[in-house]
Amino acid sequence: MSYRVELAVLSEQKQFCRFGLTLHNLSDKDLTDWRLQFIVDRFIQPDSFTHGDIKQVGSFCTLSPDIDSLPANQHYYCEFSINTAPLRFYTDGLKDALLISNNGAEQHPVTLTPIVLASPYREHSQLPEVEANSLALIPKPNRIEQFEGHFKLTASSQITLQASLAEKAATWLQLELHHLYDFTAQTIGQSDIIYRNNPTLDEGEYQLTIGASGIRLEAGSRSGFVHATASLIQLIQSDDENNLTAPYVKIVDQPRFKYRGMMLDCARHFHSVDMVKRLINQLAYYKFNTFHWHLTDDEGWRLEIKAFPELTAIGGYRGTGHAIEPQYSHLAATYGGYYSQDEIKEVIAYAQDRGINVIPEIDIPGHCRAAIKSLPELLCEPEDKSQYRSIQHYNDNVLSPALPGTYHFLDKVLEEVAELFPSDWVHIGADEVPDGVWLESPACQALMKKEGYQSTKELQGHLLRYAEKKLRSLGKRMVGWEEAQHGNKVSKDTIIYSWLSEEAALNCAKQGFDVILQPGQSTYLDMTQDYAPEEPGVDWAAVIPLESAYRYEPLAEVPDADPIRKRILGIQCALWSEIITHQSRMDYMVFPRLTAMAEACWTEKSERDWEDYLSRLKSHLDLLDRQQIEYRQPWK
Ligand code: TNX
Repeated sequence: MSYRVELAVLSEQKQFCRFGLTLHNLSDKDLTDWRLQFIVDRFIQPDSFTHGDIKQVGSFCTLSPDIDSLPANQHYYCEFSINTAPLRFYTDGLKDALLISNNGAEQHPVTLTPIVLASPYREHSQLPEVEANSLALIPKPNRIEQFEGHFKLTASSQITLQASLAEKAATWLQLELHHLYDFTAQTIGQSDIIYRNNPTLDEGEYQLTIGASGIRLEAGSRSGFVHATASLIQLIQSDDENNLTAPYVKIVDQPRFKYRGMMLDCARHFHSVDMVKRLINQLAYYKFNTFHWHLTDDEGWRLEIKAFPELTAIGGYRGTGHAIEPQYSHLAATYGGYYSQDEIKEVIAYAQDRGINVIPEIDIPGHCRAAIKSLPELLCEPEDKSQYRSIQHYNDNVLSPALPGTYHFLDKVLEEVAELFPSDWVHIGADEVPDGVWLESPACQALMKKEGYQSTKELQGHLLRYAEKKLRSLGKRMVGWEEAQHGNKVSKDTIIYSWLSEEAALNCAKQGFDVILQPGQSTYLDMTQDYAPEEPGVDWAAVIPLESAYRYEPLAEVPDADPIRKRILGIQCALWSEIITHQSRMDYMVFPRLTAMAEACWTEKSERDWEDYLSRLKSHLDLLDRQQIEYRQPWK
């Protein structure tokens, strides 16, 4: 390519780094009237910029140089500063760049070289060598006995249903056996696999017995049958003659935590229905029961709302010439997508068949830029002169609690969401509302005065209390990130998802909130998995090697008998998608750490053991290979 950009860290301190950026014109033509667009996810201090000027909206930067022309075979250089901790990884560098010349008439692709880091980590985590376990089960069942021998499935094997609750689980088993081994069970034949009702078993519990007479799956709930099926799928192996066999075992199993979830961000990058289903299917393999679907954010609105088609027509796409600038990737092209309500229904049904409840998240009042840009007449207050910058560097991404339009918007959106999603819970976000917001808004100031509010946090509470009541009137319970209780307005019915720290989670629990734990330091799958600079990911919360993910023990400091534990409903991991541009990146970030998280969710503390897990993982990799999951090689 004829143009190349290099970025280098020149110096670094604790929260301050200086950078040098060079653009090489390797073509044989002079560049005139040019600008450079690039993507970086940290905020460049505008005053620190040398040799031109920089404008930044979110991660999208436009550099206007102090020279009009860049002659062939010459280079341009500038420096700037960012208030950031030292960078350690190549994905911290520029994510994309595009050269615009002749006052916008021409676009030129640019080659990016890896960022020159000042101090990449030297350490590497290493996994102990272990023997592959003959039982490749993850998460580990809470009670399992193995016996000598294997049961063989044959061409005449039949799946026999003696429990109507098992219908979907049995269909799922057929689909998976077909997909993994091209195996088709007969409709009439030998009753080798029997699903049987066992009303003594609670929600999620199951028993799986494999012996000389065949395979028996027992449960008293739909979810129990799905979990029994997941264990069976993991136990089935194909022998040298391509026969399917399963080892003789007796498993008596039940979940440790009632809520076992994963969140997927579909706003920062859009993941197709197929990608979402693929992930949901994987979640079912590991006995998760909740898929938390992050559907809206600053960079995209992904859910069709019939009352406001603008939300997806405008807010679903970004790129030059669109209301939303390019973000995170794909500078040269329009990028985006959304889920129609029919597709949402399809995903919900697919998840239900696999024992998974889908909780939608509509993030308010922060993280709302896509909505605001789509519906400015409704959601903007032109007189608002408040100065703020959100964590992702926007100054126009917060809904106003003082505009009638905000409530109209919320009513319509929540009504459609409540109708569409069978889930009892609706996630309302509430995270990361930036300081400074609403301070210079005449409408907000008037509302504060009228209500006697002392701080803008109370305005946030005001809006969330409205959302909570609205959802209640629709038969739903509101859940939100830990900031949802800021301003002290929502009721204790609201469930808090804590992400910043366990301390915050405990605080909420002590106040009487039920809590889901999703601590960034242990459960964020967008964090890098090791210290080498090539590892994709971010590290603002931590580097999370497989061992740290596995060793996550919720509230390790709190005694087992402490009643506060009753308020902890469960755990979830999360994949934020700033760097998740395609399927293989998703696979890489999710696997194998998802399997480690699954064990934290399911297996009792006393049954968990790092090396034992590794020995099961080692044999389990075959199953990942069969599904063409492009996981990170644990023993590389
Ligand atoms: C924090 S966790 C966020 C997200 C980002 C993520 C990146 C939370 C409620 N907010 O908006 O995508 O960090 O790791």
